[in-house]
Amino acid sequence: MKSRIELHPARNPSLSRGKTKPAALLTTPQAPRLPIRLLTAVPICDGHDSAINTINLEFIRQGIEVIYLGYHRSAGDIVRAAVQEDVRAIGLSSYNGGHVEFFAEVLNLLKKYGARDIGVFGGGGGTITPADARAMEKNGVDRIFFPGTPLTEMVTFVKKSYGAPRSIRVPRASRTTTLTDRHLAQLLTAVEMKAHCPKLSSQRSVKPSRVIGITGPGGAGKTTLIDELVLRFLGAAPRARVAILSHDPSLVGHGALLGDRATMIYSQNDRVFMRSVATRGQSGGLSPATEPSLDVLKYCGFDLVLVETVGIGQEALPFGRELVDRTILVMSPDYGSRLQLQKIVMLDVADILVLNKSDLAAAKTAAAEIEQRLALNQRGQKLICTAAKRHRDPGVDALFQWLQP
Ligand code: B12
Repeated sequence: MKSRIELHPARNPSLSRGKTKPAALLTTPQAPRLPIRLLTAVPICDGHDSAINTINLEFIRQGIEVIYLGYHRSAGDIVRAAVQEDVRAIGLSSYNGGHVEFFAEVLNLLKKYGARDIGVFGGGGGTITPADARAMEKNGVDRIFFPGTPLTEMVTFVKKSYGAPRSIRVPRASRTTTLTDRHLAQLLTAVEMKAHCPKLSSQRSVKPSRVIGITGPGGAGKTTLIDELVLRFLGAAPRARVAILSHDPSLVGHGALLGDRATMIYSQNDRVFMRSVATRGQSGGLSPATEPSLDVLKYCGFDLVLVETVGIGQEALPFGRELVDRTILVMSPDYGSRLQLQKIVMLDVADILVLNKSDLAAAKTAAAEIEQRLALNQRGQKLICTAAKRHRDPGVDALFQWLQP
């Protein structure tokens, strides 16, 4: 899918000076080192996720950022996610057979996206035979791992194969450039590396996106709620596109599990551009890259941009004054006593409060206590009760209606 953006020459003189390549991209070898980003998944019709969960943990422990897509995922979903996340490689764990064809399909789709530089590797217990592995490696798979391989060997392979500093690839400046997902993803990587700062034209022809910030404590159901909102959005506006910027916590120089995609069903769609962001040491719910990334997404012609924070604490005000147009605070009924509500500062500033998991027994009391707390603010803040895990939940419908411009 394509997004529209107007770009001006990079502020970084090493990018804008002198010769330009005839291709649509400028490259520079001076990229600062960031953690290796991998996407891992289990193929379609396969629920064997035990091996990949163990491998993910080891990768993260060794400083790798892992975007985990979950199990039962199609080749199309896997490649779309890998391209949007601009990962170095895809790691697949395949136990239920069909691996020769499935890995080949992933490689073909990568080629179709112009993303064959993204590596593919994997394993699958005793299901993938040495003869299969030879055929797969001949076809372009970087490596298949067999039972008994120590995890350290996999980490060494990943660091050696995918750890070299990378050229920054940024779409070339032009008055109006149509960006593919691939180029947009590379631009976001460049922005994250602080190497490229697109100057967005004030005379752009596309209308700016609506930006909704969604925050709340961990486990309140933010990701599921977003997925349900996306479902309604895609249904209501058959040509519109949505972008999601989804944050998960990490420390500087450490690995991270960026796992929100694993919970999402409807957001695996060509009309959705999703980017998982590690906070890389920043507290408060967002990352140092959030604001510039948002600047890019906002002007790419997305009709709606959803920003999901990490699970926040009582003191967090993640969105500041002007980062987003509207803010949603998502809570579950298990916040503790009524007194705890007085300490959540986001309750003072959120435009709307969503009490999710409203099917739980404590929800009725929680709704009454939150209503009282919001009434004290005298800002006319609305409370909506949802059960996002339920299909066609009327609470999510009401929230969606409220989000309409
Ligand atoms: C555990 C298991 C299950 C568990 C899965 C739990 C879970 N959440 O993962 C349960 C009981 C649920 C299960 C169910 C089924 N299973 Co089962 N299961 C297994 C079993 C015994 C072990 C797999 C495993 O997790 N091993 C642990 C890992 C860590 O060890 P490993 O496989 O050696 O992995 C190493 C390498 O392969 C490599 N690796 C693996 N993946 C990756 C990925 C990357 C990126 C990298 C770098 C490396 C790598 O690294 C590992 C470490 O060295 C295998 C038999 C076997 N020996 O493989 C059958 C097996 C895979 N299951 C099988 C079957 C048939 C099923 C069912 C269809 C049974 C049924 N009729 O219901 C269901 C299907 C479930 C589904 N939804 O897909 C068959 C598949 C046959 C086939 N392909 O033709 C197998 C081979 C058993 C058999 N011999 O019949 N299963």
